[in-house]
Amino acid sequence: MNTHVLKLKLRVVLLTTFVLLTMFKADSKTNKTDTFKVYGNCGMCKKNIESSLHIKGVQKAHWNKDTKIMTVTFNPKIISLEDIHKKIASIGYDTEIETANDSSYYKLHGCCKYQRKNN
Ligand SMILES: [Cu+2]
Repeated sequence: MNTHVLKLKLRVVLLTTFVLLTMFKADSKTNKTDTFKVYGNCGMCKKNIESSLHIKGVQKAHWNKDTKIMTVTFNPKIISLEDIHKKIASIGYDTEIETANDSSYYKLHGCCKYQRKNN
């Protein structure tokens, strides 16, 4: 192998590394991960809560039914954290900063009628 080819290969590797690093940096800059409490009971709650966040701007939404902790990865340029809380509250679940309205709470399945945060 001559040095010309070797130099070219090295250039390609360096360029690729640079591009990947830039992409990774951009990604970690735009996406934000936050954790907060969402009141709920069971596996059905988990499904409801997580699927309410199948919306634009949210990459990942995970709720732990034992700890009640919600972990959300989202793009704050597309959706605000406040809107995420509102979205969860809109389907009947209280979050640590938003309270669901009573009618959406009463629409929940019997086993999902969790102990509300203010009671
Ligand atoms: Cu439930």
